[in-house]
Amino acid sequence: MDTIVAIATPVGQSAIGIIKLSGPAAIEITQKIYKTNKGNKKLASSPTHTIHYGHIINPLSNKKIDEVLVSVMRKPHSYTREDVVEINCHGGRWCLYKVLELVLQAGARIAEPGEFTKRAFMNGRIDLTQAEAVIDVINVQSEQGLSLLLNTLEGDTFQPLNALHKEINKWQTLIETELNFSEELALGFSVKELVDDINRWSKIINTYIDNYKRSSVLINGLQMAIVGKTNVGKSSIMNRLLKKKRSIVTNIPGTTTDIIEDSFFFDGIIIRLLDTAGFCRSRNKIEEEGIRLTRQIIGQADIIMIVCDGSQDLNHYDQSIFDLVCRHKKPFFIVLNKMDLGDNVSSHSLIKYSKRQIPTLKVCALSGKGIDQISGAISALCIPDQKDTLNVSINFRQKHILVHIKKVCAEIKRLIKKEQSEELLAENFRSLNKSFNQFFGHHASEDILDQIFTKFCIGK
Ligand SMILES: Nc1nc2c(ncn2[C@@H]2O[C@H](COP(=O)(O)OP(=O)(O)O)[C@@H](O)[C@H]2O)c(=O)[nH]1
Ligand SMILES: [Mg+2]
Repeated sequence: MDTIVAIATPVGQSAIGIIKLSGPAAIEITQKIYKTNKGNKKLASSPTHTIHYGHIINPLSNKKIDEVLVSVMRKPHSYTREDVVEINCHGGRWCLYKVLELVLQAGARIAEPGEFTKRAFMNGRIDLTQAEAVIDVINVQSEQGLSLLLNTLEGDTFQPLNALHKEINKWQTLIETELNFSEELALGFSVKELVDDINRWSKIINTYIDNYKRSSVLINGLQMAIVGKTNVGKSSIMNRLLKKKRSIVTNIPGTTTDIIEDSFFFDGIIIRLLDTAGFCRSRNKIEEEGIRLTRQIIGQADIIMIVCDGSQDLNHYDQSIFDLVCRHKKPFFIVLNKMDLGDNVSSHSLIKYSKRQIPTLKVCALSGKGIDQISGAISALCIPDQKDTLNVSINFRQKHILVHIKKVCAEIKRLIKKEQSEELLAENFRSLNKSFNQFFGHHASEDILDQIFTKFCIGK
């Protein structure tokens, strides 16, 4: 097994920077380039979880390179379950790269992105859900999200699913034994017991799936696109929400041609706003491109705010924007702006939306009146209630697998009801088993692992 090394802190000007090594030769390699004032203190004989003051030296010239603190963490009590050394150098590009170069010359190899965490996973210290929580901890966008992820890292979050996997294994063995021994297809086990179990499993799985939306918002924040015709006040509303002049506002239609992005916090959740070019009959290539980008942004945002000029009645441009947004089946709400100039939208033109209970707010970006309601509308549409929630972080991959598991459970119930063959039952149980293995990363293929671990930054 190679010994790997990486710079674990961002490279730039900072007080300290950390170079991390992991692998069988981590201590021996560090020893080659490390000295104390009292001579060559032996890192090799130092106990685990100790920290040592000294210098990194160039072993060829004996020249001091940096004053450092070296931490030694011995296997198996380390992040990777291998021997780990962390060298605390001075921050700054030159120091870090010079020390890294010496470590490489002394026999380590540069780590791939996520390789430290991959080793922790391969050595059985964490499962795949915990490895994924590590990536999210690095990128998390809210304090509540961090608390969910720390629960996952502790390993308790998915304990009920782990227990459920074991139960499924037991049933699978039972059904397969039945298959091998009984001549006729008589279910020799209690069908009622199995149905009760499946009902209980489905409930547990549902609570996890139901938590996906909340956990995703807390961990990643929300992206909201502001769309509408030109000159209705999209940029003015954006600036009001941000409480600063971020997007240019003029009375000339088509002022915003590019996507303007900025964010604000609401209730501890980060909301990224995307101000877009307004829809109009495009007069030139810039506007054409702006509208193309706006369509793309509608596709990628989590929630859409459609802005209309409430002082005039809606027209076919507003209508086509509504239709476009509806086609994307995303949460959206309508803001009627310029209320200071009068409320002239006929109820007729909004009737379709009020029937579908699309929230419609009336605001005036010029004075700021009504702007506060916008955060409330976002929250009602995208931030699920805190009630009946588990404190779990659940990501898209995990949710996707759980939805599949739920479907297979329903299929098993259907087979039982129709008294289908045990062979079919057994096949579905094998599928359940496989999905749970995927969920926790048991016997995961190298491809899947690469896909997950390359999302990490180098040094983690
Ligand atoms: N009277 C009035 N004018 C507004 C209001 N909001 C924006 N405007 C004006 O409408 C024009 C277009 O605003 P802007 O935010 O650039 O619209 P956008 O093209 O949709 O981004 C500017 O002259 C703004 O000052 C409002 O609530 N009341
Ligand atoms: Mg604008």
